[in-house]
Amino acid sequence: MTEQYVLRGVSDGVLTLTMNRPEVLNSCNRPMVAALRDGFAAAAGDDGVRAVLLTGAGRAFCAGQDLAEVVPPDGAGPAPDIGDVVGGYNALILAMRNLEKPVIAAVNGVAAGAGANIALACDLVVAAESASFIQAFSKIGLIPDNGGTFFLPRLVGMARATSLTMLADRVTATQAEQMGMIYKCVPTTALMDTASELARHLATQPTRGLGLIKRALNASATNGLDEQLALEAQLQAEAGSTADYREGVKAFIEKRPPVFTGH
Ligand code: LHQ
Repeated sequence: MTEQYVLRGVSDGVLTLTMNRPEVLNSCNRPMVAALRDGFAAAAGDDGVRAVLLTGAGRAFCAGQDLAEVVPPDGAGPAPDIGDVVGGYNALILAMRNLEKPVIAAVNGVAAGAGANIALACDLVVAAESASFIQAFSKIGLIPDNGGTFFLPRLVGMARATSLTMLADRVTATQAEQMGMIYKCVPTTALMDTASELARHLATQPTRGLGLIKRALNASATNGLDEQLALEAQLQAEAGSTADYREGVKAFIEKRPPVFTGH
């Protein structure tokens, strides 16, 4: 039953996950968050998947938590425990950051609240010109979750992170690109082609090497320089033991394009 909330398809080594509750702007109920977690777990366990593309059905990317679920109408039963709800998101964000394969967001419309921060937890964010990002939490008395207080200051600096989260202003995709919040803003009609092409390209690259880059970048958020240098040495040894490293060097010497297998 929960599969309907997140559509899945694999093509050319790319797993596409489409959040699919368009009538409520893909706002997240608990089954949808569970289906997203399942999708990322499936990507981790499948050698045939070498990149993940995350997008939304209809006119929105994701409007964050389904507010009707956490504050149910009178007579619709008890509200779920907020700690449990946030715990479900936390497991999702960790699954995304710990997946050692590139995750690309194709932000097709508004990304608000948890939806904005799920996008920012992706490795590369491509957004349509018509898309926007809103740290909507403070408007309803909440604080940014889904890693927003972690990712935003690192992406845009503390001054902007403070204004974005306290004022909850809508940021256009163009502004988001200019402030370094996302990788790229593209014409709306080009979004899916651009993001799919990027994901397909990444799925042909040295997957283990890309995964180790992600591990190193994740660690850089908290490591000091000495620890990070030690980690780079360790991960470089691991990357240097892969078949794709050997293929990359061989192809360079033979002056031909490399053929990477992801191993
Ligand atoms: C929605 C939603 C929505 C339900 C649009 N829920 N129906 C964690 C743990 C625990 C507690 C709570 O939260 C969290 C994390 C969070 O994510 S908190 C932040 C939650 N999100 C928001 O506060 C954003 C709420 N939505 C909006 O502000 C607007 O809908 C935006 C700016 C996203 C889009 O505005 P419009 O383009 O004008 O669309 P709309 O407001 O007309 O929405 C279309 C429909 O979608 C509408 O339903 P209707 O039956 O009237 O057509 C909305 O009620 C529904 N919808 N967001 N989060």
